[in-house]
Amino acid sequence: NAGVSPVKSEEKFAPSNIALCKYWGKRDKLLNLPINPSLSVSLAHLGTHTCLTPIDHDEDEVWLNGLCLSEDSAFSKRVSLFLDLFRQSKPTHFKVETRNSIPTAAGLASSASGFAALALAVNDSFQLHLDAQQLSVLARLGSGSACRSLFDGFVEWQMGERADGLDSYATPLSETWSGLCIGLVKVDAREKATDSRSGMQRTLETAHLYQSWPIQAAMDIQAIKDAISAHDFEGLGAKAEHNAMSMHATMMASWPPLVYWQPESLMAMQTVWKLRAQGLPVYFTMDAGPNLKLLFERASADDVLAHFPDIEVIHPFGLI
Ligand code: 2P0
Repeated sequence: NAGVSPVKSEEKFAPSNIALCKYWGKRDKLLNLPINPSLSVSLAHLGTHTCLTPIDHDEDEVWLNGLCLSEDSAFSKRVSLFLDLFRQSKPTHFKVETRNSIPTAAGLASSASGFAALALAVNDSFQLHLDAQQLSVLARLGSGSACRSLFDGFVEWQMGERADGLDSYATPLSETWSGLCIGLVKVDAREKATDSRSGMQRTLETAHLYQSWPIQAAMDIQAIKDAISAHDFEGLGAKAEHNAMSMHATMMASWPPLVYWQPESLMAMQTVWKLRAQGLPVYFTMDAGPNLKLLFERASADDVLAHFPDIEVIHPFGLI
């Protein structure tokens, strides 16, 4: 929107999301274009609130949860690089106030909701009047998984084919699932040693097993969509867990090995498998970190909580 001077934005919100079919690997590192499609569920009110205020400085000032970050922090640099995309001949810098409603201790990544909320705030500040699809493309430039955080509920990120990435964006599915629960098992909330960005690059460059990942992901995303349409919880849980385990197997086949698990992660998996063997429909998924995200339905919540008393439970679609 050439010529429009940015103004203070409203505070914008975007939810965090958890992938049931994971994004792992890019065909274009600059544009965050994926090698496979992915599908996630957004975490309702858990996410990021962001407000942009133009300031008369020659640097941006990034505040996270009430603390001013150093210009050298990785997050602050990524935010400034994203804002660079919009600065014009007379560059404006911003105070970026961002706060997460995700409990930091839950060990949930915040880059997805962070860049989705930032894209919404930029759209408001520069009065760009972008539609949801364009906003999803924009958020993707900040962080791949952020393109899914523009929407509530189940969200599919179609990988697209174009080199410019204009067909690589997310869209919401129409289906809902009241009573679906996600339980956060906190194994370790500290920042991980290898971030997703470099982790996926290492997998791509060194793991021969990676060749089979896009084939598996293409099958899984279809099966997950079918399970959602049919309201088949066991189908959904099994495909999501298998997809996560396949992603981790591929990561482990990288060199040097990329192992996000800790002993407690495996112990929690074994508890899930034991509960399933006893007839309790509970599954898990895991991202680039040691924490498990349990998947279960409201009817099983008491039994799941009896074995995982410390989990935080999220209801992406509310309760029945
Ligand atoms: C996902 N992850 O689909 C997968 C599963 C982590 C494991 O998307 O480099 O932070 O910013 O595009 O989006 C994390 O990757 O990576 C991620 P960039 P991003 O949720």
